[in-house]
Amino acid sequence: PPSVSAANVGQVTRVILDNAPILDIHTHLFPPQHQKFSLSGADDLLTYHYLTVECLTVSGIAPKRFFALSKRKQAEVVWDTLFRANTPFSEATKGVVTVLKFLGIEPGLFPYSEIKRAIDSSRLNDEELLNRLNIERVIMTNDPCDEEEWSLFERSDWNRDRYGAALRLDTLLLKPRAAAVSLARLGLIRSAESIEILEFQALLDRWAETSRPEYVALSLDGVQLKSLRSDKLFLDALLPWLQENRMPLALMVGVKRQVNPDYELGGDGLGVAGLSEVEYLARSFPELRILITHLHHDAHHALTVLARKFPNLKLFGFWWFNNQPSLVQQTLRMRFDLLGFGFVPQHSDARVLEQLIFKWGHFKDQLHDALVERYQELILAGWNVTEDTIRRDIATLLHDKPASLLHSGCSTACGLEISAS
Ligand code: RAT
Ligand code: ZN
Repeated sequence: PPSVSAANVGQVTRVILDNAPILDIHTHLFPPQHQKFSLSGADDLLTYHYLTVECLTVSGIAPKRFFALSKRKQAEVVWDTLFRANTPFSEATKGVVTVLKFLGIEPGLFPYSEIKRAIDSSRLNDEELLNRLNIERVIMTNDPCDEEEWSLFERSDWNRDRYGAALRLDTLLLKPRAAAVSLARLGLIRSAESIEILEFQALLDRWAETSRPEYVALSLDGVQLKSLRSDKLFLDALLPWLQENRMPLALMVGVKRQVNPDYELGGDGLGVAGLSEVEYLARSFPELRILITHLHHDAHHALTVLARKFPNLKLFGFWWFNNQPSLVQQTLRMRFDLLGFGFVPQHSDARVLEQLIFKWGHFKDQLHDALVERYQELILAGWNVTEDTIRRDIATLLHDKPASLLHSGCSTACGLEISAS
């Protein structure tokens, strides 16, 4: 295979990146058949909580007044504030500009009604868009305590190969009282007061059978993680169940919910980092397969070092406040420096279908630059880099590594066979 030179490695990497299949291990997307939960189009795009918060911050509009408006009207206020009265400078607004460009829409200071018409008339359906973006599979976020949302698994008219499940247990473990009430109402547990260990494990079996999750997920901060050390449901029910079933636990650490409830979905902020709790968990439960991402930028160096210390701890993605090009640039290089290919570089966290366009587009730009920089150093140092090398590396990062860390990939992809001799 032909070698690549320091001069053309940028171009070669670009083409390979553009054609590489992606496995997106954390999103909030749903198949379009699950109508109420599947978001797409102009109004959903413009009322993304990253944008509503920015709009409130920039405009000074009272949150209560803003959220009392219809979704269509909120979208218009966001458009007028962030795109017409101001230049779309932030990562979230730039994302919308990227979407417009992708859809072939001439950007401009048009009234919202025109932008809305343009977006909604040129948008693609989910299969078309996923194919165009080479996204093979997205993993959803599925809360078994939300009856209506969970009813997805009672239907069979959607593509299970494209949409994988993740069992999100925030409600169950962090609001056990509320969870008990709703599970008792559904007749799934006996008492609305509390959930018993055996009941919980039976529910996990049942939920795993219906949804076939790729992992169990939990988002929390260090204080909550610490309190799980003495939580019976976590220690005596969930952890043994996860280990027995070789089911990964995805921890999204560092979030403090509803710092400002007036901002609704956008009201969450940073909580306690909890890295010693992560270390404790990884050390105490070597059979527990932990996927981890963190909301604090300044936790990432320590977390990356931790991921070098424990084979059961695997870093993934740039979560939310960290998914900003300025921060990704530095942290991505640091991860390559310390972990090589031992991490999952990104997930999209997309809530609205079209967000996949910029979430992956912007990240690929960052990944491209980090890869090319390293390939050029290697080429100048005399290492033979070929197109096949680059193709293999990118496939590892965007698809094979994430696949190997999911439940469906655990048994087959355990790395190299080590021969006894
Ligand atoms: O990034 C987001 O959209 C957040 O609101 C959260 O959903 C976060 O990603 C989460 O999964 O809790
Ligand atoms: Zn998320």
